[in-house]
Amino acid sequence: MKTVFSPLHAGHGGQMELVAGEIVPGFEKPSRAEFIRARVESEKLGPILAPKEHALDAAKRVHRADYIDFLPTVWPLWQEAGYPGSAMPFTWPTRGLRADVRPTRIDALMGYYSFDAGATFVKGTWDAIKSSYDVGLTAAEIVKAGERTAFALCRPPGHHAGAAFMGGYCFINNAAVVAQWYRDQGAARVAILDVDYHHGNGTQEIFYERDDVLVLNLHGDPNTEYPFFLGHADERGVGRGEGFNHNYPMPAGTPWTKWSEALEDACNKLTAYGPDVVVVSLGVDTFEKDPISQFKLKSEDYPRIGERIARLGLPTLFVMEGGYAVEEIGVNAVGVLTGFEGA
Ligand code: OKP
Ligand code: ZN
Repeated sequence: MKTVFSPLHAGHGGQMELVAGEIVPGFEKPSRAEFIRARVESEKLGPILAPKEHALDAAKRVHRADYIDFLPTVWPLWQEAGYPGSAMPFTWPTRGLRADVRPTRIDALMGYYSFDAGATFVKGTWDAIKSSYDVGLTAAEIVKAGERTAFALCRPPGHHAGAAFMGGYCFINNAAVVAQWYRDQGAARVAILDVDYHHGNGTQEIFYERDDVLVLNLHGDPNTEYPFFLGHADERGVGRGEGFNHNYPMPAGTPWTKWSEALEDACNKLTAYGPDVVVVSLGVDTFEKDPISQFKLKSEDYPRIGERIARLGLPTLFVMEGGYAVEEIGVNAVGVLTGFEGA
């Protein structure tokens, strides 16, 4: 299996985040991608390719154009304002406030275009976002050209980013971009299987009214788990999209025996849908030692995920999302991929 990877991800580093009332070093850090890349090499998964540059048109097929145009301006505007720290929002247009007027000051624009304070910009952030987008599309092209699978080693991740907002370490929704790109290339139906610990709220929002992209999401129950405000089992899509969104919220402590039942159900729905291609939002923060998550999957379980997905018998693109136990992230992420190849 070919991996697509860009070293430009590393410019997005040194961010801080708010956890339990303290500002701490961000969990979504450059070493994550480096551990995965190193494991791809040591396991001899296959060649590692640089991404090709892509225009932002494909991003604007799933994101609002003004949002995509805003992203490269964040750091220059933050610098122009003379702010010493990284670019973060602190005010959001929630219920009772106006979201229909786009403000002009960068502080306010950060809140206008986000749902939390978890998508921080530093100097190299835009180049990393763009490289992650290029990685996704380049890997998508490999599968489109006839290979059964490919691995988009995306960083930053994407599944929390909605049509017009960032958040949860995510800026451009890479999985949504490639799913739409396959549709635009002639695929009749596409399925997105999101196995990250956190609900992929952005992916759900983007495709919620559509029946041409099936979205299946396995994740921590939003009553207790981030992103809290989406991901319940009764969210099944609306209009044409009704019945084409499926959520599998699970409680803290969920082990492989229970998690794999949800995966089995999701895979059966996926088979019934009969997509031309499967996009896997591959998060490995379901791992028992993940520092910010509460499921109990073990390293030996990850190849089983790959095996089950392989048994779908469909062209499959893996797009990297979360996973914060950096020492084991390579073993677990590449475990899914070798499980897929060995099936
Ligand atoms: C991204 B992905 C307080 C905790 C917020 C945000 C988690 C984002 C996960 N800073 N945690 O789905 O792995
Ligand atoms: Zn996650």
